[in-house]
Amino acid sequence: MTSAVSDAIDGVRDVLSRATESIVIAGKPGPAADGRLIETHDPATGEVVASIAAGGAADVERAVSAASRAAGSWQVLSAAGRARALFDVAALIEEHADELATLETLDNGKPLTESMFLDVGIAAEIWRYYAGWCTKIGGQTLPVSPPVGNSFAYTRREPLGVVGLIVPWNFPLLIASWKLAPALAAGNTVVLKPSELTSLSALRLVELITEAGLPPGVVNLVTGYGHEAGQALIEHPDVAKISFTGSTATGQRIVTASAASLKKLTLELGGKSANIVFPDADLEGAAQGALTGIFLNQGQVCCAGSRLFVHRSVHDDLLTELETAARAIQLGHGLADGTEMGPLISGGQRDRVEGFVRSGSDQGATLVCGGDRPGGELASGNFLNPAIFSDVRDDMRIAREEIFGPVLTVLPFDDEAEVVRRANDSEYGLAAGLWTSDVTRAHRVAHQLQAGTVWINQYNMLDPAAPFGGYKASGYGRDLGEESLLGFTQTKSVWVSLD
Ligand code: TXE
Repeated sequence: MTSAVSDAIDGVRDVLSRATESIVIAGKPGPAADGRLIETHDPATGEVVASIAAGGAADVERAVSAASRAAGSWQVLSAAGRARALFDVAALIEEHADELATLETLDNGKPLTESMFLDVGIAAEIWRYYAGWCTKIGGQTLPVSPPVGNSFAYTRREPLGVVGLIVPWNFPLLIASWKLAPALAAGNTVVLKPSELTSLSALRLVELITEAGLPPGVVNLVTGYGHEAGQALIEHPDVAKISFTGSTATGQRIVTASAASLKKLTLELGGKSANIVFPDADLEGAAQGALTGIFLNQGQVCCAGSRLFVHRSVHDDLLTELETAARAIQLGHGLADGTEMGPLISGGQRDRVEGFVRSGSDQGATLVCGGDRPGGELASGNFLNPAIFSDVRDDMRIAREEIFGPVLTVLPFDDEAEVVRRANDSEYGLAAGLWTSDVTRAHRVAHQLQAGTVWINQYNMLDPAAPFGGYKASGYGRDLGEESLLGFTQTKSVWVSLD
């Protein structure tokens, strides 16, 4: 480990030492009710960096009742008061950007520059964006025509109550922020359940939320395993809504568990997104977009452009360019200078991705590069060299299932109608990209793609104002934008007799 890496870790030691008390209820950190802990590893070295509290049903129970009790203190604040508190959270995130980015990289493995500009940078903007919404959540006056008498009617957008937010490990701070900020702006109180693999930035965020002066109990944190803390949260009768990002299998479990109390749900699940390069595209831009589309965050991105459809006339040239660029990507510890790609989140995730690499070769695709483990000083981490497959058929597992790792499948196509049909031939529909210089084609194809987001001549763009979520098995409801905010409200129609 270089001295730059150990110095960076030393800089966050305080937070690491507080992690055993990572259950924060009504503003007070503490251990799990039964005292159990979960070790957190640095995925780049395998070393244990901290232990977090393994919360369970008893902790969730306390968190939900703290959130219920806090509802009054949050809703009684004026809309402007809530806005000020959320603006303060944004400012505190920026003030502590270095620390938050270091924690994120240490916990998740991604390069520090990504943590800094993408995770922490956008998280702060999200808090600011929803802070602005607090004073703009209005209802409507309604032109009612009752059969007798005169009435006036209007709508109110009211909070749902206590909401449960379940967050995965690929963008821990960012996704926690994009669920917390709209939930709070709409007046709800919250129980946050981060992934057991990456809870450190959530702990620091909740500390900053307390520092920003949100009343105790408005935001509660329960760290722990999904099948324990997570399961208790999705089954709790007093939780009005679950907003979840994670695997399709867990999403389906949440739908089942929510039936008993008819919880509202927002689910952002897996993807197998198509990224289409037409022959008239700026090929340099398309190559760059294809690389970020699949290799950002080691490919552990739900909207990763994992199926790259390339027009046959430019297929071989683009493939050569991608191979050269993929082979040049510098793997390393996310906290080390010059690292362009970090390790996968866990040994289990790497095994899973390697299984897909094997299946690609077994089913007859050509492994152009990567898919193997680097040696030397990276051997103890969960590293995998970025992989590219050519000669891929649409029915192969690597072209149909979410791999969630640095594995690109390249598929040639001949015409527009064909590629639209093949891009849409997926159970998922989270995102898609297309590259062309023909503006008419760009919009025509964008309208035909069955995906919640379509990027034209760019990939992986994200903004607090743009709703994000899936068609088909990629889930329902939307994160971000006004839609997410409205998803944390319920509409009440109020009738007044004028007679
Ligand atoms: O996901 P889980 P995992 C996909 C990706 C990845 C696969 C498995 O393909 O390889 O899922 O990842 C909590 N009740 N995505 O196993 O289990 C869990 O603690 C309530 C795509 O890590 O879905 C964590 O906080 N909660 C994805 C969160 O769910 C439960 C991001 C996500 O973990 C629970 C992550 C339960 N019974 C993985 N079981 C995306 N859409 O970006 C688990 N959890």
